[in-house]
Amino acid sequence: MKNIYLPLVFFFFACSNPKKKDHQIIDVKKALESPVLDGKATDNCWNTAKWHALDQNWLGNAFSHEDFNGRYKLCWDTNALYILVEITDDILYDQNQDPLKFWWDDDCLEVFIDEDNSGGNHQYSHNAFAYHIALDGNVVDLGPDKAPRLYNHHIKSHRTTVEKLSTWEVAVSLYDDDYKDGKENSAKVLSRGKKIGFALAYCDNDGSRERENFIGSVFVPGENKNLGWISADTFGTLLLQD
Ligand SMILES: [Ca+2]
Ligand SMILES: [Ca+2]
Ligand SMILES: [Ca+2]
Ligand SMILES: [Ca+2]
Repeated sequence: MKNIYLPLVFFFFACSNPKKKDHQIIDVKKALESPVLDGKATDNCWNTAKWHALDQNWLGNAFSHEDFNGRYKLCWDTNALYILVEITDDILYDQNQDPLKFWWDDDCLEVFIDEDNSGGNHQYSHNAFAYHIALDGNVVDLGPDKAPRLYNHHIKSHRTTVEKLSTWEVAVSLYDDDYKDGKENSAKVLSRGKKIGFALAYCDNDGSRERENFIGSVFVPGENKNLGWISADTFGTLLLQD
C-alpha cells in the first residue's frame, strides 16, 4: 500500500527542483579537427555546419538590415564549444576604453553559457555565464561579488572586419557552477549527448551614449526580452552530437 504515496513523492521532488524546459534546441556536430581561430571560415567544420539566425530584437527600436544583421554556426570538440559569427554592422563603436566600464554600451558579442543546462537565476552567480566579448577581445561578466571581471581565459576569439562585415571565430571553455573567481578551476571536458544552455547576442551601438539595440538568437516571450543576463531559463538548448 506504500506505493500510493509514490506519485506524491515525485510531485514534491519535481516542485522542489524546478528544471529548465528545453526549447529552441540545436543539434551541434563535433569537429573532427578544431577550427583555427583566425576569423576565417575556411575550416572543415564550418563547411558542414548550418547557419542559425541572430535576429531577435531584445532591446531598442526596429533596425534596418544595413544597421545590423547577423548569423552564426556552432561546432564542438572535447576542449571547447566553437562559434562562427558573421555580423554586418554599419559602424563599429568602442567609446569606453576601460573594459570594465559600461561594457554593454559598446559594440560587443555576447555569449550566454549554462554548462549543465540547469536554467535558473545567474545574475550574481556562476550558475551560468554571460560573456561580453568586446571589439578588442576582452571578455567581461559580473561575478558573485556583483563586480565586473575579465574572463579572458574562458574565451579565445579572433575578429576580422572587411568593410561592414565582421567575422568572429570564438572558442569557449565551459566551467560549471562550482567555479570560484581567483581560484584554480578546471574546464569541463565535453562529450556526445551533453546539453548546454546557450544563447548568442550582439549589442549594437553606432555612436549613442547607450547601446541602440540588443539582438539575440532566441525568442523571449513577454514584454521584457532583456532577461538573458539574469535568467538562464531564456537560453536555448544545445545538444552535442557526433
Ligand atoms: Ca578559421
Ligand atoms: Ca549598427
Ligand atoms: Ca547551471
Ligand atoms: Ca555598431
